[in-house]
Amino acid sequence: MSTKKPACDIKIPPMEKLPTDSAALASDFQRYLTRYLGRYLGCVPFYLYEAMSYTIRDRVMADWRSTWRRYENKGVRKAYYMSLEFLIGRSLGNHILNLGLDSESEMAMNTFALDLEEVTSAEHDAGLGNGGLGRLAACFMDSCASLKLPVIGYGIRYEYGMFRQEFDNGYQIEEPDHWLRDGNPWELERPEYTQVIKFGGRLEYISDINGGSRHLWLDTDDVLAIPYDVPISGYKNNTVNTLRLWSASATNIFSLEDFNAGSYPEAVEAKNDAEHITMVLYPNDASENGKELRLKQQYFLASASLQDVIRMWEINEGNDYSRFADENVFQMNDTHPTIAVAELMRLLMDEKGLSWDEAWAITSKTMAYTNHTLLPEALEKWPVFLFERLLPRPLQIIYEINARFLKQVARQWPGDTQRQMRMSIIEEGEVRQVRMAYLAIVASFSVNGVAALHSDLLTKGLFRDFYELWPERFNNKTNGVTPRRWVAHANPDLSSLITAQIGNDWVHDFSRVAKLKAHVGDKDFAERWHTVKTANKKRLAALVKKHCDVDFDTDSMFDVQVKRIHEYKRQLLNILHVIHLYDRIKRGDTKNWTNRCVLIGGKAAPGYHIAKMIIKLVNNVADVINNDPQVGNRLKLAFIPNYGVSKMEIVCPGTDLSEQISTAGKEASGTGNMKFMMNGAVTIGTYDGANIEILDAVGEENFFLFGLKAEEVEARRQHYHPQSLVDEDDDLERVMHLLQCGHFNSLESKIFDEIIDSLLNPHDPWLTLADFRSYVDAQTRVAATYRDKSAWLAMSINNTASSGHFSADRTIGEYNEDIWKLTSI
Ligand code: 26Q
Repeated sequence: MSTKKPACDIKIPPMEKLPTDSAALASDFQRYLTRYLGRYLGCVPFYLYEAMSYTIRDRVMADWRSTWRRYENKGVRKAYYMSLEFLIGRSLGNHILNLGLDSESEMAMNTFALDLEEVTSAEHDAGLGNGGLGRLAACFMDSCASLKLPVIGYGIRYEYGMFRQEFDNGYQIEEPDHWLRDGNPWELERPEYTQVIKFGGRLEYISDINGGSRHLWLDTDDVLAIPYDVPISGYKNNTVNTLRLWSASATNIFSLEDFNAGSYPEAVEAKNDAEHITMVLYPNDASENGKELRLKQQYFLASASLQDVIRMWEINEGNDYSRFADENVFQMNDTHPTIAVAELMRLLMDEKGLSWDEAWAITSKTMAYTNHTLLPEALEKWPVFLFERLLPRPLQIIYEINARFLKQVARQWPGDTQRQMRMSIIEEGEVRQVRMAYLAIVASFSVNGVAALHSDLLTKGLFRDFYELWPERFNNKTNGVTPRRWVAHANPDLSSLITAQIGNDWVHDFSRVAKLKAHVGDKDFAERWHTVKTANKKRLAALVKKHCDVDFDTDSMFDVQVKRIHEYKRQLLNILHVIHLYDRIKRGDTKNWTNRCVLIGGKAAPGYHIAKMIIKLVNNVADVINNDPQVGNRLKLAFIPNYGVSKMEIVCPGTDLSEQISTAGKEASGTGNMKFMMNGAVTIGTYDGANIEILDAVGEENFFLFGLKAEEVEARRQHYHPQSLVDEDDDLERVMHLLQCGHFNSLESKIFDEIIDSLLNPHDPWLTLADFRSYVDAQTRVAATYRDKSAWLAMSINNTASSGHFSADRTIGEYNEDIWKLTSI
């Protein structure tokens, strides 16, 4: 491989900037539409979107190139955010906002009697993630660019993203999401930076005449990794960072041997195998253990990205690795890319000739690991036999890392073999397994959780032994979300109102929203706040009407829970409350009633049976409630299909009440809670994850707290008798009776038995019924407060005003200050 700067990069003057007035945008748009795409204004909206994307992309290009060139300079320390998921959503609207071209773009579209909204909403979501972890990576990329930090994202260009959710008789159906089918104007293929990835093969060990030795990994099945670059623009700062997504391709499209033997199909088969690696995103948001293809994806990402970083390193530094650790840091988004630890060791030793100690010094100074889960069952483990088959050389390196590590454990705790067993990277048992989290901790100089409680519980529970050995490695980085997408872009009316009140610098520095606190008591301002919220509720009601055919009245409270469907997130608790309200209406207990529209949304992993039954239950309960004339506008329930980033952009501005009701100690952080808060929703929540910090920021009087705390949850398990809770609480008894008598499944008897049994099981891990009373009481307080319009508005304004801490800019600032130590360029 050449280590010289490519000649084509020398002495090229900076690209000139294009005009950004509406006339220039309109003329480029028309040119792209007619001359490049060969379409006319009456075409399907996707081409309008495409033409506008090329128009805007042209305005991104110059800064993209100049940003990249600055990062290429010798001595610029860089961070690499490695993630199997980047849940980007749509790009066009986001770039328009970040470039400050909203009004010019709107005007340009108006010259063709088009609406900008109509054009931007024709874009397919880039659904390259499951949920929180993937969206966090996307928010982080936005913040890094906005803070001008030299950070490159590395991920996978899945041909199929997160499945599209449809319903058949209330049951979830998964449809493939072929998001790239019509082309993607936001990616730039870069075949010149292709990398070769090895799988399988066999090992040889050779000693040379100088007393040195080398490990050879031979006869491998190689796959090509082709990068596609996606621009990430910063907010009005001429910075455009890069998200580099890898796509798999066969090394030689025709295997010559097979071809000559006349086996054309067999020759093409190899191509299929290779390209399967990046075909589809795994749709589970808790580890689905042992799938060979998933391990291939992980190694493919890790190896391609590391080789790419090494390639860039050698352009400036040749084969001198002495300063590599001073100028590079890898942030691993959960354990998914953790095989990078072994791969970096392999590349440095086997390919670059460094010794073990030199390679380890570099690896252990450049790797940092973020954990996103407290559920022990979600910790990633891989059977050793899979490693033996696919990644024999990385496995050998993992063994050696483990052997050296266990020696250190033995020195620290002599004779404590129990502890050595507990801490070993290799779990012994019928099937020996590699514990990825332990590999990550052993190799990383930083290990962080994603909210204060979560980070604290990690050191006390899952990672306690490691914390005792290396307390200095552990730290917290409370999550955040980007206020550009989640307020400025998703909620333009609220943004204008905020700007009119406190000026527009809050978009750059979100801590400034605190200035709104001075206006909480201002009646006029509150009235305008209310007007904006109502308009946003109208927009949400239209979405619900379109997708669910349910009528939401904007005078009702909009009560929303959207997130992945999981038992620990307790959508069931929400439904129990809805059934309780329905029961009250049926019994005529409606004095001082607050009308409520409950919206639930989210995808269930295709193999997670009970989660899918929860969806079916919501749909069935909705059918009964929405079609009962006695209920009317007092209560509505809808399940919004195919929840994702774009849906959330309409859902969160229109929400009054944000449901964050996980079993305490189980939700690592949550980030939806932050998006809702910024948009003026009030939270009903447990003392869990980042809810705790939201509660701290906004004050108890502006947050509806309920339920057991994490340590109470653990204590309660010993004496948990859900049936006695039912027997002692008339409301709960009636709710359970409605479920048990088949009131919501008259045509499909028994289908909810499993759900009912799980609630009544003394070993229910999520203790749903333990929090029922406290939840219903909190909801009663919510309803009463909502009827006091000015009190509710004050809470709503206070929530936005207190949300400054939850900007991803703050989070990234902390990552940089404590871990990455990059210089803003
Ligand atoms: C692992 C192995 C095989 C297949 C899939 C997976 C897998 C994929 C995705 C495991 C986990 C995930 C995603 C986890 C996730 O989204 N966690 C959430 O991360 C958020 C950001 O930190 C937190 O706010 C949430 O609390 C946490 O649940």
